[in-house]
Amino acid sequence: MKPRIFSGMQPTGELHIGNYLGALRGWVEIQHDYEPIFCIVDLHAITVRQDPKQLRENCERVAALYLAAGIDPDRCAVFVQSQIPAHVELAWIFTCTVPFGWLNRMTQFKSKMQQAGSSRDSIGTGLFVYPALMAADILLYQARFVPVGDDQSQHIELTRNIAHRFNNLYGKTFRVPSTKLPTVGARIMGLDDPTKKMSKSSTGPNHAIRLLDPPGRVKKLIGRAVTDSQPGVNWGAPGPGVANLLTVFQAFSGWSDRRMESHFAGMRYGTLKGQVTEMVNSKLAPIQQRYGELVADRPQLREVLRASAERVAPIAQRTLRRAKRRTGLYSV
Ligand code: AQP
Repeated sequence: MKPRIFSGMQPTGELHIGNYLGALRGWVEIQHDYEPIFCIVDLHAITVRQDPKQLRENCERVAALYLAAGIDPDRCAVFVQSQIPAHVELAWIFTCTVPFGWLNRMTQFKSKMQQAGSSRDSIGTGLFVYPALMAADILLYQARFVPVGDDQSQHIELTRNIAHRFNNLYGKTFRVPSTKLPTVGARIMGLDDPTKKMSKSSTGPNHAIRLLDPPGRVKKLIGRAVTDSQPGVNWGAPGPGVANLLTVFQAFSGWSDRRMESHFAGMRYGTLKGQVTEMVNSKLAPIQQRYGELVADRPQLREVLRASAERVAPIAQRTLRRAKRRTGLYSV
């Protein structure tokens, strides 16, 4: 039996190169070494307001992007979270298990609230309690590893703590999972502000390179990316914007540190941007072509989502039944 991995993405918009380099590409690379379960987490998406029609459409688009990036549906389960109600049931049990103070320490709650331009009085409570749902997503499948980008590390840590707490209170029920981060590209920053991570829901026009951006737009975005006032790449201490462009190049190319240094040290920013553009476009082209084919065949895409949900639902049910029994919830 290969160890199981679980991960997911929110259908909150078009995936960007941060989602790809931080998570999706790693999933593709390791899919044959594990038993992979990949989710499209629409229940998380509704923690901030979504257009209902767009949300449904985004679920299928994200699924198509998973497959276009190289996820093999014969090897991996690819399903939409809300299709399996066990996620919500276990999330409620965890909401009752996790101390308020643990959730209050989650930094993403504060940053997302700011991003949504909301206050504590107006924001949906789901945004506060969703780490309990995320713990349910992972622990339902008894996953050994969770491959994610660096911004999710705090949530995986919380998931581990929830598993320990539940196991201590009620007896061993959940496997405690570990985080799996990529070595390069775990946190891609916004092109317009390299102090903030690249994000789907950020609205800045020059913020993110989306996986489906045409080559001309990628060129424009990288051309406008924030750098600094130095004349060329200061390898020992590049500014955050330049460091981000170098990371994007290295993550896409797979070049070693040594090769990166000898190629880029001292390079003028115009040349650097040209080379990053070429690298990004060459890697996005095959994904975009495959994506076009996949979204054109909706029945096939829907069949992948349906069959996967059917395949993994019994795993989720088994864990949920156990957790309910342990907590004393009524059953006949
Ligand atoms: N900038 C990033 N660099 C590296 N990895 C990233 N991830 C997200 N942003 C970056 C990783 O992508 C996966 C999917 O994330 P998500 O959809 O669950 O939500 P998120 O982490 O909140 O990503 P976004 O793009 O910022 O979405 P919105 O704007 O909707 O919140 C995760 O593995 C994440 O680590």
